[in-house]
Amino acid sequence: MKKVGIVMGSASDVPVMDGAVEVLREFAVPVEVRVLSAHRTPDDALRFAREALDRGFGVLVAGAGGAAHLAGVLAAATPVPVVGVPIAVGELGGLDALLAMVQMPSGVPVATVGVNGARNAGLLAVRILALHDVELAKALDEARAAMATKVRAADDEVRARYAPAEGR
Ligand code: RP5
Repeated sequence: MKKVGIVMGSASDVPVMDGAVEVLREFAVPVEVRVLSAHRTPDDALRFAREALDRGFGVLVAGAGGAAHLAGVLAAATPVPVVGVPIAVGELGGLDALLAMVQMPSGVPVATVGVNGARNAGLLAVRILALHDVELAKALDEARAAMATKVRAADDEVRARYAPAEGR
């Protein structure tokens, strides 16, 4: 199975990015987790991106906050799809990172999830890998069915709670 690279700009991003690691572990997808900074260790980040395809990565998930250039820099240096996770740090609450990631120039896409949306980034990586992996596709279908079952149970409970009393 292809690996997923979980890359973040700082160790301070770990509590958020752990959401992506967790979901990939739930699906038994192999991960490599790294701290690589577009600004503080640019050579290391570029080397990682340039080697990603040959090293068996199918998706890279990149999280950063503030002037968040990591996902874009990785995407510039690899054909492997990059999912960006804008992280809420500092005065602007993640809007800075969101805009930095989502407003990529034409030709260099980053699939950006919501602010702190690491779990969805992990799920998007699973969906991408599942296109070429029958077992993973089956596990994804089962997880989606389980999610639907939970929502239907909540629907039943809420409908019962607000159902008009008999005779009214
Ligand atoms: C970004 O700056 C990192 O991704 C992190 O979200 C933010 C703050 O980093 P630290 O100052 O905590 O290392 O590059």
